[in-house]
Amino acid sequence: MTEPGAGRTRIMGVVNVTPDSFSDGGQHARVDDAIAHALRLLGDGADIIDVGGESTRPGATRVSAEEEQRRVLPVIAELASRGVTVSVDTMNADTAARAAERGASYINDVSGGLADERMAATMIELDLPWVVMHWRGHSATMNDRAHYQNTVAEVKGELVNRVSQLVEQGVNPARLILDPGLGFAKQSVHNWQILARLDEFVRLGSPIVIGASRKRFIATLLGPEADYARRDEATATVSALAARHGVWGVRVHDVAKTRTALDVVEAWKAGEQS
Ligand code: PMM
Repeated sequence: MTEPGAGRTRIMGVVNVTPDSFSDGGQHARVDDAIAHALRLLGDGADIIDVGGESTRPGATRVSAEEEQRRVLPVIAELASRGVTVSVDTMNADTAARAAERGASYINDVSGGLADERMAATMIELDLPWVVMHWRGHSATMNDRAHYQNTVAEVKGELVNRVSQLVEQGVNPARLILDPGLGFAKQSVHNWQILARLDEFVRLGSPIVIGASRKRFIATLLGPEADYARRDEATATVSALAARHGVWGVRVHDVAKTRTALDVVEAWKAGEQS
């Protein structure tokens, strides 16, 4: 497979297939809406479509693996059959395996294998790239765990430990993509501290993904009046700065604004080399 976006920061466009994200016209309409949305994001310049069926927002309740699969698998199958590069945003090993069967090329697991003890073995078997995020617990409890003495040292240390554990279990380290997990067990200040020292994460040597899009720390920065459009502008600025620091990918809802921002970064880099 030629990797889309190779050599520059990739854009993962978010497609959340949850009851509140698309039409309420039933399952079939929801699948159609999700596919149409994904195709729009591709038109806007997404390299990868990240399909998720379970909200991981603070306070969100969990859905069963069956319900998650009912939501995401038809969307993944259809997109993959059209040649789209798909990642599946899941903490469930069974969903990961079934998504891979239907053509998903990446597994994006916000828990880094901690939510499902079968995930590591499944990933060894699937041998696909695996986004392993910094995670301290499920949505219901993560805000209680947002305490740090030295944010960057602790997040980095916990990620590195997680990688060591996975490699001990037999996971190929070359398959791992790391994510500091903005907004997950982090207060606003912690997210900004991580972004300010992204270099240290990039220097770990694995590809790095960041997901800042529309998160609460962006909303807090802009104030209560700021709608999604303004949050997306701020997100695009974060994307540009993160790309400048050499991240492998950014996960965003509004691909068009981030595409423009990353085109500027690429032109800037080309200017340096010419
Ligand atoms: N954030 C969310 C969901 N999945 N995956 C990765 N790798 N990194 C993230 O930061 C991340 C993620 C939550 O965002 P959403 O509910 O707005 O999609």
